Amino acid sequence: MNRATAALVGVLGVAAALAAGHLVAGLVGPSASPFLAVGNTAIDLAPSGLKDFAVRAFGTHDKLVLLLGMAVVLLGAAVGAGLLSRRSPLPGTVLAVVLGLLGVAAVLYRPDLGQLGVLAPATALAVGVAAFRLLHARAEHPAEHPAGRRAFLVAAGATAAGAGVAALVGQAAGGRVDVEASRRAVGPPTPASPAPPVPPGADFAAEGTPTFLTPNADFYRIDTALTVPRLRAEDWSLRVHGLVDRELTLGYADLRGRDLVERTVTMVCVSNEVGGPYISTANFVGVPLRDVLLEAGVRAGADQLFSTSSDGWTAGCPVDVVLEPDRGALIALGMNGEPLPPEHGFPARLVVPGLYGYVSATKWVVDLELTTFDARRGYWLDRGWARRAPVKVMSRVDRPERGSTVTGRVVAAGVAWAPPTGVERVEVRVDGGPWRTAALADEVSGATWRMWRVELTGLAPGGHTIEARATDRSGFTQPQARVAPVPDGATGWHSVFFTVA
Ligand SMILES: Nc1nc2c(c(=O)[nH]1)N[C@H]1C(S)=C(S)[C@@H](COP(=O)(O)O)O[C@H]1N2
Ligand SMILES: [Mo]
Repeated sequence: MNRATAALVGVLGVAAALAAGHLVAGLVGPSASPFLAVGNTAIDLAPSGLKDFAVRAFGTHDKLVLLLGMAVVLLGAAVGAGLLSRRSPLPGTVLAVVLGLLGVAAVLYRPDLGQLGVLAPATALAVGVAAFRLLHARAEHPAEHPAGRRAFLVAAGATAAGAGVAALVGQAAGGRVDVEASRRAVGPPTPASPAPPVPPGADFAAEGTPTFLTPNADFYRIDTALTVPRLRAEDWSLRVHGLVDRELTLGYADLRGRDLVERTVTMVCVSNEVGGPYISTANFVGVPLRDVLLEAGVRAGADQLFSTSSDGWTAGCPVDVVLEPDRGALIALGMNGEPLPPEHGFPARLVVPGLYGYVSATKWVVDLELTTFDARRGYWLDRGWARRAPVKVMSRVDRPERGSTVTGRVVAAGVAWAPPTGVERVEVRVDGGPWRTAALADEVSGATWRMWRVELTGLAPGGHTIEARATDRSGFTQPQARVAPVPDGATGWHSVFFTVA
């Protein structure tokens, strides 16, 4: 068998396996697709340092990078196994079995898949072995034998076509949970008590800060989900249980039937570096989390609200925080006048002002358990992150941009945040000189970010460094000492180098 044929046999065997698995997954649960299941498991098992790096380096594209990397590795393995199998089909068979078992293990490890999910990688294993051995047998005819050559090409073509069709059918079947139709059907949740309108003076967007409200399409996104969970409002329910007087099971219609409130909230990710982009603000509409917990009756001794998403991700936040009357924690259904977008948690998520998202902001939330911190540990806790995670007071310089050259007036502008109490003051200094107090934009609430601006007069032409620091309502000023995001959020003054022309 020549090398090209051998490589082709390997690649087609793997393609047939993946496609067959994808087809079955379309029927039993899209995330059982072997490729995705292995990817999701890789995310869960990856050392947290690597995950932190991926988020830093690729941001929201981290998952695309993972999928591409897996595809390259797989292609390499398929070609390698094909080449090794030129004399005997054994190496390729072993690869097909090993990949299939990897898929089985990944599916068993997923918390969101029933036992039925194993059918997908099991089918992949069987089809992979069969397709590889069949093609291998056909390819063993010497190339100069025209009939054998033709038979091989027919088999190879049929395998490729069959794999393509199976993958497409699996994709279509998996997409049959029509989230968009469900979002359209439920429509935008209307608040009985709307948030006060955001005043026009709440941002300095004209000077380079973000707009006060972040459009949904631009809202930062962080999660461990390789594919966005596809839930329909009509199938969804939220169970409230554990250390409660009465268990509750709330359907989407139950929640929509209540008096909904709207709150303007800034969300921040703990992975945000000093000066980083993982912060956004939206009008969230939902049911006060406190009301639901009081309805269930929180028993003495419950110190953790442990929430679980449909894909098995978990977070735990302090019960005393979510029960604070002024905290404004929500079971959110809507975001900026729309039902939650699928990637931000449709049909429902938690939002807790003043806590980093990894301990509080569970998307696609399906389960709330009142428990203790000793009894259960959220997803990121076993990966080195802290149990208590209040958002740290922070400021960011958006203008001048790093490395830019400014001509004419020099206006510095940026954002600061200190939820839930709010920003009292922002100061900037240039080249380590005296601090100048910045003008603050109109305050919306302590739960949201606050924009600042200051004109920098008297700067000589040449390079300069600007630093900013914020002070919260308790009078605490953000410390200069640089601390990395792990374990409970970065600290340090954001500094930006720019040039005056
Ligand atoms: N189900 C689920 N919810 C989740 C996460 C996740 O990985 N899975 N990530 C959390 C983290 S770390 C943050 S910062 C926020 C981000 O919410 P966003 O993507 O809507 O901005 O969601 C939180 N909720
Ligand atoms: Mo986060």
